[in-house]
Order: sequence, then C-alpha cells, then structure tokens
Amino acid sequence: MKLNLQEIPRIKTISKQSFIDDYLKPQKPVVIEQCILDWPAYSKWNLNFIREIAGDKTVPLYDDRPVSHKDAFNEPHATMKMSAYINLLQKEPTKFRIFLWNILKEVPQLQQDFKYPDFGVRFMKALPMLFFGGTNSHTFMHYDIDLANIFHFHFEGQKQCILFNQKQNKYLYKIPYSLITREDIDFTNPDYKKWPALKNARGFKTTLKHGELLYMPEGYWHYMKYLTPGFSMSLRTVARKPSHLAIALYNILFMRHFDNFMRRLRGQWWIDWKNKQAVIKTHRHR
Ligand SMILES: O=C(O)CCC(=O)C(=O)O
Ligand SMILES: [Fe+2]
Repeated sequence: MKLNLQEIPRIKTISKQSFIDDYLKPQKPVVIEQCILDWPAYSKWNLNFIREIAGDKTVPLYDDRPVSHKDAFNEPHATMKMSAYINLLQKEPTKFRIFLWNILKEVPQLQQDFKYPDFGVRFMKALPMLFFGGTNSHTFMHYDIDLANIFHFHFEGQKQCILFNQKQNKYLYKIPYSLITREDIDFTNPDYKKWPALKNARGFKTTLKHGELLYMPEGYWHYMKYLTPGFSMSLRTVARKPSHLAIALYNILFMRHFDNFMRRLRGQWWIDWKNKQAVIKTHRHR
C-alpha cells in the first residue's frame, strides 16, 4: 500500500514577497526548479568536481544499521577518503551516506559557488551542510534537532523526498527521546499490517533533480531516498514558531544528553524500550 502523499507544488522561480506570503508564512513546502541558475555551483557541482576539490578529505559515513547503544547520538559508522567514497558511489549501489558535512569548515572555496538566496529570512551562515548518497540508499525519517526551516538544494542525479509536518507525529511511530521514527518502516512501501497507524498520516512527496530547491518548513519530517548517486546542500533558518523554538531548546539542551546518558546506563535495554514505546503510543491512533 502507498502512503497518503500529496505532490509538493513546483514553480520555476519566485519573488521574495511571494515566497514569504505563499510558503514561508503559511509554512507550506515547495520545490523551486530554477532558482540557482546563476550560481557557479549550478554548472560546476557534480561528483567528479567534488572528488577533484575534496578528494583527500576524510569523511564520516553512515549506513542504515539500526541505532545501537554502543554509538553516541549521530555517531558515524565508518570513515573514508572522499575520493574513495565517490569512486564507490559511481561504481555500485552503496548504503554509505555522508550526513551533515560542513563545507565551510572542510572546503572553504566552495562558498564562492553559491549565494544565500534573498527570501526575507536570515540564514544560519555557519551551517551550510552537504549530504551524499548512493543508488537506493536512504536517509531515515527524521526531523532536525533545532526544527529549522530547511532550504535543500540538490546536485547530480535524482532523489525522492517524503515529508510530514509535526501534526502527523502521532501516526509515525516516533521514537521517544529521539528525532526519528521506527527505522524498520519502509516509507516508500510501508507494511500496513505492521504499521496500521500510517494509514492516517497525510504527507508530501517529490523527486528532486539537479539544481532544484526543496523548501521544508519548520520541524518537517524528511525521508530521502537517493535514486541515483548524488548530493545536496542544506541552508537553514531558525524556527520562529514559539512552540517549535521551545522544543528545539529542549532537544538541544536536554533530550540528546539524556538519551546518551540512558544509552550508557541501560545499554540495549533503553533502545529496545524506546522501540516498543513507539509502537504502543502510535497504536492508540490507528
Ligand atoms: O539528503 C539527505 O540525505 C538528508 C538531508 C537532511 O536530513 C537535511 O537536509 O536536514
Ligand atoms: Fe535532516
């Protein structure tokens, strides 16, 4: 069975005022297809270029193994030289992904290739992040710790994106004290016998191509599946809704430390308890 997902509206270009009125204020997702045609990155950025410019950097890699109590919150599973990683991406499907790679810090000259768009928002300039993945790899369903607005620019190949807003949390098998859903849900083809509450969830979908921008409103859940090898850059602006800001502060100041503490204290028992709670709580809403 397929999820109840609406196609995200697509527009070619947009003025600052229309972006604010039609998407930012009402907090609606949108794909802008041609807003970076004037960036050097639009013609330059592809996997071969990144290998040339950053091939000797050591990068942190994640695969799709379940969360283990042995890892700290968001700890990488392996490291590789960027050149070896890109060779691997181009050669065969791989589960290894790069998640949250700070390009400002790692390869400062890449900054000259993009601009912060004028959408009437203040970007967090220290945090432009890159994400890479191979054919059929996916980034688990999650929302970001600070519930930011995310401006997600895609380069090379195609990536399928599934989004939900925060109102859907009760149907999504959210893991307590964390920012993810049950990792054993295949959001591209969910098993409704196991996960019946997902039938009630209402979300959004799109498939991004080179040069497209996906705007994800504050705190939106996102699941990304790389249909072909590629990479994306996310620019972010802080959450403005007071309740979202409060959750962001709670997550950053308390939640992640408490979760790490419990992993050390109770080990796998803590992970298993959280996974069970996700089902118990969500099945009240099936
Ligand atoms: O594209 C990905 O792999 C994940 C992107 C993401 O999680 C983000 O931009 O916050
Ligand atoms: Fe994210």
